[in-house]
Amino acid sequence: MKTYMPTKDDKFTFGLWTVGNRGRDPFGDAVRPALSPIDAVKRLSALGAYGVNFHDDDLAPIDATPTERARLIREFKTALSDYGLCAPMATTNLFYDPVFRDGAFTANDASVRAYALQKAMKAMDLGVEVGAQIYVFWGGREGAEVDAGKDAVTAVKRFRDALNFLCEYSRDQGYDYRFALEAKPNEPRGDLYFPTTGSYLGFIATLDHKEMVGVNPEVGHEQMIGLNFYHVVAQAIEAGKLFHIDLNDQKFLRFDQDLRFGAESIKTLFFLVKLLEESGYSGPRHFDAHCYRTEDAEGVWDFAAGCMRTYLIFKEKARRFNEDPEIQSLLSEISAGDPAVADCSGPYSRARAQMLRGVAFDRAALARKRLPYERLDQLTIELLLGVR
Ligand code: DIG
Ligand code: MN
Ligand code: MN
Repeated sequence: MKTYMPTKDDKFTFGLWTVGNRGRDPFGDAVRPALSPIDAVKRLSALGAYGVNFHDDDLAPIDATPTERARLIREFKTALSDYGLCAPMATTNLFYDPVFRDGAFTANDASVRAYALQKAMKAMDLGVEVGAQIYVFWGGREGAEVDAGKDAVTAVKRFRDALNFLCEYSRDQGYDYRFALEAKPNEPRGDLYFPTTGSYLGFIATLDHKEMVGVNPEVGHEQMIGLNFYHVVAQAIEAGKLFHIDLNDQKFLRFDQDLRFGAESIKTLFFLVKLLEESGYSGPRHFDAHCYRTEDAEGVWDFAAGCMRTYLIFKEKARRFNEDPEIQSLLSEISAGDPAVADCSGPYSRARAQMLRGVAFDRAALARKRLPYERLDQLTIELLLGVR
């Protein structure tokens, strides 16, 4: 009997801000008490998680004295060691403090842009100190509510300058960071620059150290505008740029919900897990999500356990999909083709072009070829519903 119990080999991680989310929203105050990083580490370890991630300010409040900061970091590192967790990813909070209300790297005020660089460098130092090797940039305030106030071309250049600078900083410090850029279309009302993972894949190609930089796609941030997250991640993997991933769930055409993984999009997230497990992606499976506002302090751990358990259920379903004789037979039928044409595919050559020009295609026969997607999708649904 499968238990779907997570182990460290599954590489499940949670941000401190996820299980520490107090349930506040624009029209409601906090409903849960604050959760200390130490308690988060302790409870996540007990659930079978592999690690935790953090923003600089999650570990040490922005106004902490150097002594307080040192103590908080020391206690966190001790907890990681005591409870056997790692901290594979770190990031900077460049959005919560009012100083970032007009952006961070793209702010109109050059002093704010400079302060954002300073804060990012210090947070990168902290990440290395705790063992992080992936550094995420989520531009939660890199956008505009009033386009009259910011030139969008200049904003792209400012963001590129900041990333080029921080890539150089990482190399100059001898850090082994890989940067992962996280997109989102809007936050909360303003339109963000680089709204989708695809936007970042194009942007990365323009950076000085493009090889250091990949993406950190988040389920909700692509699905909130109706994109197919499985397709988004497939392109990132194919480009060799899936450096990290934020797993959660999201209803279509809602603002970012950060729901428990698998709470809504069963089929899409099944194919996502199948892709992650079969693609060779070796990075953390990070849940950037939080529990329902109605949960109490203990309900947080039902949420965390549910994220991991559903991932493992999808992983088992993927194994059964691959071993299901009828599903595999349908897939073979659908992908079967005329061997004679197979030689035409491949890189261009004059000979291959000549051969292709000479093929007599029976267009009507091709149009009649059976494509049993209805049966295939029905079997997939039955597999996911547990009747197969
Ligand atoms: C929100 O989706 C963002 C922030 O929580 C964090 O900077 C990043 C890392 O997962 N995701
Ligand atoms: Mn989100
Ligand atoms: Mn995220």
